[in-house]
Amino acid sequence: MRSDILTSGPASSISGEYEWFFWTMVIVCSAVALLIAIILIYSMIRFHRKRDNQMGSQRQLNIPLEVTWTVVPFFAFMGMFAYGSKLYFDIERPPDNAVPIYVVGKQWMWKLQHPDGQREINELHVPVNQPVKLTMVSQDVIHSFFVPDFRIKQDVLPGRYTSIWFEATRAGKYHLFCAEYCGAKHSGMIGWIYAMEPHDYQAWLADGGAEGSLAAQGEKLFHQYACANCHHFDDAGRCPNLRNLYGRPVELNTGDTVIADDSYIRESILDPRAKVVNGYQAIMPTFQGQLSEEQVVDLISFIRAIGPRTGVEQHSNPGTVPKEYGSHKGIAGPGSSGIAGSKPETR
Ligand code: HEC
Ligand SMILES: [Cu+2]
Repeated sequence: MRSDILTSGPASSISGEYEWFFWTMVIVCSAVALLIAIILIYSMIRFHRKRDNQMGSQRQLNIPLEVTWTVVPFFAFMGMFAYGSKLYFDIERPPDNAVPIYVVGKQWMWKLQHPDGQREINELHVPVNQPVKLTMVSQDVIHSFFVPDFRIKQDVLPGRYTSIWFEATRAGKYHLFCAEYCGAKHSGMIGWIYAMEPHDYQAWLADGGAEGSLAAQGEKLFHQYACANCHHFDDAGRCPNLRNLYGRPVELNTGDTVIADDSYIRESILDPRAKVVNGYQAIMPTFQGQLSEEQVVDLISFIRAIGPRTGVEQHSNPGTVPKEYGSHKGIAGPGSSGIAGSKPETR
């Protein structure tokens, strides 16, 4: 199957189960509603008052019947609830080996960034049979990332990361919509997901990534914004060592412990006082208004790259870890100029 031909129909790892469950619910609920309607109409005809002086009769309570029609639907619907919950958690929890992609929504476009630095506007290229995790944030109002054929939809909020994942199962070109009314050109906030065979995807990756990996760009920002003046990579300074921070638990001065995930690191940069690391003074200035969401993503990618290797591999080309800090060599990024097919960004 070619990835440049518009495809439709369910095409992700969860869409089969999702379809099955959806139609089971529709059929079961319609059948129950139909049964009730039939009994209702039958009873109206069969038992209506035939003479003016006719009196209604009170039947004896039929316990077995009452119990049956209470217990059977109860278990049937609780079963649906249980299955629905299982499916919900499958949809919510990304597998550990998902490729991390960052999404920034703004009026009226989608900006997508690959770990190796490829940036796309209103287009996302992904490999088939490989889970992809989207970490998303909005630069302005609420948007919603909706790929009908993958059966995924997730609000994209200003000031907070939300995430969703999918695994495309069929190569093809799929619709991407914004599903939250976000202003005058909301209907134009649309794009395409290209699910590609792995070798096509590798070829596509090798074509882009003009500015180097996100982590390498984050490293530049780390120096440019003087983070490096405070955060040294040893444990001697007045500021926490950010190496091996990513994904680890952090003890706060309130006694609570939080996991240093993307949301925590983003908040630490934009609102450092919200959570202060135990044993440190709250002297870090806020970078709110100085860094764009994309730059924050770069910094997080850098901190992730110097962090412990989690199950989350950054796929494709080796060498995504900046050279001075990681164990890998070389700053990554195949050096071509621009991403085929992407429209230039307009602000
Ligand atoms: C003036 C010195 C200073 C500068 C500049 C500074 N920080 Fe910090 N940073 C700190 C201190 C002190 C803490 C610990 C107290 C706290 O949590 O606010 C901290 C905490 C953090 C944390 C949480 C660390 C943890 O162990 O949980 C992150 C992430 C972080 N800074 C990233 C950055 C980034 C990225 C920059 C540059 C954009 C930066 N910092 C600039 C002083 C600084
Ligand atoms: Cu929108």
